[in-house]
Amino acid sequence: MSTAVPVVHSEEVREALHEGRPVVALESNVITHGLKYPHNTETAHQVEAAVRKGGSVPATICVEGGAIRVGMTEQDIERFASEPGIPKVSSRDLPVVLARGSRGATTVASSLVAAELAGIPFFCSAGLGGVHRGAETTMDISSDLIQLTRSKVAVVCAGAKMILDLKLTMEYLETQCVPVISYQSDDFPAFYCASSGVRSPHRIDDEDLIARVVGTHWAAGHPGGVVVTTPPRAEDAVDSAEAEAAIGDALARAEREGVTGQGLTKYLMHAVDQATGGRTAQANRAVLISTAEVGGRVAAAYARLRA
Ligand code: PSU
Ligand code: MN
Repeated sequence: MSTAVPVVHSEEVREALHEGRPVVALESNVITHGLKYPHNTETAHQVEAAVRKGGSVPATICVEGGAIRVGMTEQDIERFASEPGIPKVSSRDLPVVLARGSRGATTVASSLVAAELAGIPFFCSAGLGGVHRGAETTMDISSDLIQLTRSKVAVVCAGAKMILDLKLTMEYLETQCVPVISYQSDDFPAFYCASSGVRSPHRIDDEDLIARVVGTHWAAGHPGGVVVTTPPRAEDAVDSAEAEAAIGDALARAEREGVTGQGLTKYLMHAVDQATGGRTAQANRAVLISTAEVGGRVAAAYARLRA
């Protein structure tokens, strides 16, 4: 067998990379598992448009036919958005799905693997996976965090999902030597909410300086990524007391029903959305879009630095 993992770039992404233009990788699990049809297709296109507005080329990633696909077409996105049963593929699942030649939607973790293989140093999503509440006993820590220590890809996001233990998530990133930079804000954001109540170790207001930090991290020989956070816009944010109450109920329900493991994140996100009358999914979509524009701008700043 060949030793390389097949990576198929779309023509636009291949040309952009060849010419040194900025590209931002995007996950597909948010399309299949994060949002419901038809919001998922609609949002995926709005996210891609926001990356372009920020000055970069979007590259939504999935796995199909034994290859990593980098730059899903409009038809690919529509298929993934509308066909049921497409599995969530995290880092541990990636070799199985690739070797079988089946298809799957990439999480943050597996998208980072894919982005590095594809030669794309920037990735963007709304909320990282992280250390789950109760991880002291369940040991449920998202592979997103571990993959961040292994792939040389910078991640622009609105912090980590609010259903998590964000204090422990920050501790974990610190322990694992992953720099966290907060763009134009003092706090680590909580996805739907502007602040997690945890102060960010570094606030930087200037995109060019953030790009230099990313370049310096890699120049210093680090094998992993950098987390760049940007908070939700005030008009998109959800009231944190309301979200917390819904999260508390969702966690209790998940425990009663014995939901653990790979399906937990989706279960909690949907339960919180139901409890808030759809407001958190609406905020999720808005945050995906606003974050993507910042991602596009930071990746563009990095490309200017390398030019
Ligand atoms: N957004 C959602 N629901 C999700 C995810 C994002 O609304 O399920 C995904 C992301 O792809 C992220 C993953 O990488 O959840 C983390 O899952 P886990 O906690 O199982 O590692
Ligand atoms: Mn998990």
